[in-house]
Amino acid sequence: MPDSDLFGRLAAAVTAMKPELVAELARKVLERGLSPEDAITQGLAAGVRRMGEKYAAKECFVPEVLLASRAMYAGFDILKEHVTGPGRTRGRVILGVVQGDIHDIGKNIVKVMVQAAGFEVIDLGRNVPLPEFVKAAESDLSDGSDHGLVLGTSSLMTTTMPRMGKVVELLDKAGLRRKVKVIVGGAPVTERFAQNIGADGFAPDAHSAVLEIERLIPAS
Ligand code: B1M
Repeated sequence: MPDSDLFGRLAAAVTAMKPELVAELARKVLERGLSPEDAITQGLAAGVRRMGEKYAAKECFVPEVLLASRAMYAGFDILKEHVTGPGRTRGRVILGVVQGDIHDIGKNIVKVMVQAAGFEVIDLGRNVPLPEFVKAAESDLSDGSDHGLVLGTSSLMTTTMPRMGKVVELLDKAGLRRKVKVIVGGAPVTERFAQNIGADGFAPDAHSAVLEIERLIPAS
């Protein structure tokens, strides 16, 4: 079976909500020495996105989307351990999904890729009260060290997206805006939206998130 077929089967197993099959295929990816990153983005994430299309077309309901998400994690938990990095810390990245939003699959993929690129990630989780982002930045900067700090917010819903702008405002009010670079992402987020709320960066996917963070924290 060609490698791309294996990724396609992974995506199909996620959409079919079959965690055991997803886990088996994830192990096959590793046995074959294929890229776990590609299996995550071209297999697992593609499967969840396909489920989203089905949901939008009213071909399935929320519980099925949830079961597909669980199936995706059955593979993700196996593959993420094998995403390797350069073994040195290049800077710190605070990540979280804004208050009111529990969609964290994309954020978790971004986290693994960013860690693999050598950044330390402080994961605040999902449904994060907005002041928590500021507190995390304050606490990180309190040691006075001069490492680069990026704060990344994720949002999957048009209803919660504006809260990303609120985080920028809160950082500004706390006098931290110049010390912290802000990056935003999530399916409905666009470059224009990022510019409008005063963010420093935007990324449409996990790979671009790494490139954007590398741009914001250049190697010293
Ligand atoms: Co729901 N959901 N959901 N959902 N869900 C969406 C987002 C929706 C678009 C579906 C639809 O209507 N077509 C819709 C939002 C509509 C809107 O905008 N207003 C929606 C809704 C309405 C809801 C509920 C309200 C449903 C209900 O209860 N009636 C509810 C909301 C609960 C809440 O948050 N308060 C809900 C619940 C759920 C589940 C729990 C069932 C599940 C989430 C499970 C979980 O995350 N733990 C779920 C899912 C899975 C989806 C869809 C189908 C898939 C999202 C996903 O995981 N995509 C989604 C439809 C869709 O997006 N097409 C949908 C795969 C993931 C890999 O992609 O997250 O885009 P993504 O991440 C990418 C990039 O965006 C980027 O990199 C990632 C990897 O490449 N990225 C970043 C993400 N964050 C980044 C941060 C960065 C940089 C890049 O820098 C910091």
